[in-house]
Amino acid sequence: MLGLALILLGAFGWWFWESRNRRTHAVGPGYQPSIELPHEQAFELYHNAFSLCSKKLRVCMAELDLDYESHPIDLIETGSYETLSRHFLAVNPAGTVPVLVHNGHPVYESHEQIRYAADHAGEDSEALVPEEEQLRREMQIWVDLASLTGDDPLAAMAESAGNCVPGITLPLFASMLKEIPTHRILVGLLFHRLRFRPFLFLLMKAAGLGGLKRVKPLTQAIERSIHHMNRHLDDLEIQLEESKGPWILGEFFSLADISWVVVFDRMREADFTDVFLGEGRRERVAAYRDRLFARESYSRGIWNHEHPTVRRGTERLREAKANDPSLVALLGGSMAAGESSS
Ligand SMILES: N[C@@H](CCC(=O)N[C@@H](CS)C(=O)NCC(=O)O)C(=O)O
Repeated sequence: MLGLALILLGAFGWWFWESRNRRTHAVGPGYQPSIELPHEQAFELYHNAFSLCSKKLRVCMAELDLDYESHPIDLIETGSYETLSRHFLAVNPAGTVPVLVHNGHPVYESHEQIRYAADHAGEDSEALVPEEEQLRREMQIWVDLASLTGDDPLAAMAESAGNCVPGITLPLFASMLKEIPTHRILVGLLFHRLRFRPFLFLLMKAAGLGGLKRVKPLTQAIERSIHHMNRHLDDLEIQLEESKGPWILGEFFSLADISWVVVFDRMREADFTDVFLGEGRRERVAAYRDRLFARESYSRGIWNHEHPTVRRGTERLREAKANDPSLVALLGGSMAAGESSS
């Protein structure tokens, strides 16, 4: 009895001590001149292979041909909550990637980071922001439409395709979490600023791919994300028709295109491409995606960083769908496509 009490007391003491040393809080967007971090290079990047926003920043750095010191940081999906480690919380107390560091000062929020990088890249880099004010405004609308925003993107899916991404990724999360031990997810319950995120991961870990369809909040989130993603892609199809392509702003390749390539990459990883672009649906968007994937920046920023846990997660997801028609039905299939073409 005394032994148990001592163990509990020790565990509480550890948690109390660690919580004081792993304080998390929301951070403001953009460049932070008042924060100074140790650095070796002008540009440094804290990022994760799988993270949507990290991919966006890496593609942007590749388009700008900017060198950077790379600091890979694990997310729970790729192994552990390194985002909640003391060393990473010193870089970003919000506990999220990516973080761009310029001359020792962090820049927060990926849509701010790509703009910052484009504005500070120097004259040898490609211009990714148009000079004309009207085009800049248009670019920003499409950057925002692909951005992942706020603490709870699932509650704001109508606002952007980026906010639909976590919803369409739920099955892939469930598949990837098969490789992650439960105790690592529990670290999130102890220290995460937003406890509902690790809670959701625990739920997915417990349900597994096979049990996903029995967890109503998850199936509803998937259905809503498919519905809203269809709307955003319909808007993109119209934009590409009006701009006459090949890019969102027409001839000018911009930060807007960089923001969208990662949405298409997540569709690929989460095995959703056919649902949204298969069988001749949205021909302009499909051709646009192919053009984005053919750029060197896609290989440099995304493909070269492929993570084995993600690759195996996608394979398991495909296998599960091949053996379970009800999973295919849950994940959109013909219903989502028919809805969008009406
Ligand atoms: N709005 C932020 C989103 C950052 C974000 O949520 N990043 C995810 C990966 S894409 C993350 O670090 N999640 C860790 C967690 O929530 O535990 C941005 O655009 O940079």
